[in-house]
Amino acid sequence: MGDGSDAARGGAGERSSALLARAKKRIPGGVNSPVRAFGAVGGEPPFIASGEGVRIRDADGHTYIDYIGSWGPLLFGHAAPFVLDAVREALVHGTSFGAPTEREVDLAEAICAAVPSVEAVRLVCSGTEATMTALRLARAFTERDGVIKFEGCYHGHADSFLVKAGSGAATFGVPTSPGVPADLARLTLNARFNDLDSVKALLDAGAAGEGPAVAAVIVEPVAGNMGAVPPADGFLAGLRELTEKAGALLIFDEVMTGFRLARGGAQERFGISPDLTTMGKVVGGGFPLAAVGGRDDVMRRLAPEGPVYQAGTLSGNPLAVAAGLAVLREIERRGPALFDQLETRSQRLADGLRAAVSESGVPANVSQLGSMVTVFFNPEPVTDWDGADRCDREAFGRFHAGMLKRGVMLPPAQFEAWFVSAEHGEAEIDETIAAAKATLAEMAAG
Ligand code: KE4
Repeated sequence: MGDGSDAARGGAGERSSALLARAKKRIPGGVNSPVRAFGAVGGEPPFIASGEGVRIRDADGHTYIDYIGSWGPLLFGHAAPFVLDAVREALVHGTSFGAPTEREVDLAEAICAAVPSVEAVRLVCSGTEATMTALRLARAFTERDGVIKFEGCYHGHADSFLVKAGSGAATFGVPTSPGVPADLARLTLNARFNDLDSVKALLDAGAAGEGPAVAAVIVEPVAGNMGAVPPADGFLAGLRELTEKAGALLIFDEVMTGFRLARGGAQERFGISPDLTTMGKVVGGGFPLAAVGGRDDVMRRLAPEGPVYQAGTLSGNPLAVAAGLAVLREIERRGPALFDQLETRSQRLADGLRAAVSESGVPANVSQLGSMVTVFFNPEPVTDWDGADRCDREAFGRFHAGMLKRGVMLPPAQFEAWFVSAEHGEAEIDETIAAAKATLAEMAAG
């Protein structure tokens, strides 16, 4: 385990610490996205200098097996050679034109080929832009204003979604962010994940004029932003049926699950066809690229064909598109064997972690679906936000620190999923399990 002074690895080394002090002078919290600040786990974040394959190296030269993977984009690990080659080839022709390019058509066609419910697609620069656009489309298409999300799910930081949100919003105890106008927040309705009755009640209230009429239900088909929480049997099919009956659109937010759980994402794995899908992370290959797509009759409402406005200076950026296209082509080339490998390696990890938890007696349980894994510090399986919220956050912080000093970089928050990449081999998985065994034993010893 580890590759040197483990003692120094309890958190950031000297160079990282100095960089953080400098960063804090000019950047709020010293980071450009809150969850990176290690606020939930204590200690200071190592500043990362480089990544290659499954490992990252920090400013002090410490290396880690990485399960953040840039929060999901790196299905093929850091600095994947075929991605670098694709971007290098595009780079010499220019970086941005603000005009249509052939590669954007290639990527749109590749996305539609991979995700059958997506008949037309618009490229944007972030998952937030994708979900914000999907909601605006749904509101325009249905001429209704309400939106149902699920407590603990996170769909980016657009105002309408920062109401009982997951991920960093939950981590930092601001699930409903200041700055979101009450008049807008009241149009965001929160149901309970895996509870169809809670959805039906909100839809019925809207239909009866006792609450906002619902334009859409947006869901992470496999929740990742309260930790990895799979849908209960029948839950997604139930959402499809309820939304169809209510005349509301079903939006699958596959920013995290898209192209990760299957080539066609969670909707392929569970056989459900949503009206709109948001995608990001993997489809950008580590570059700022995301997408919103779905039914042709809905997507054609987008400007300039339709009246629903949406735009972006760097939307469809040639370098990001080159990276995304390379990734989707590699996914197609490797075929189903890629997802079989991701599943097998992730199951190996989850089984090893379960054994380590059982051996230590620390109250925790392990959730795994596809290449998404979470160790919940709650003895009971987690099926919704209430279960996630009952996790022992302090125990997670100790676990995270113990893994870090043993050379394993986990997402620095309980309400996140770990990401297994195609580069995580059996050796790295077994090294991770050994680090978990030692850490949990240390925790059990008090
Ligand atoms: P971005 O705007 O961060 O590209 O995407 C927002 C988003 C939308 N939908 C889902 C399902 C997501 O998971 C995300 C972003 N995920 C978080 C990690 N849980 C990004 C990490 C961060 O906030 O720094």
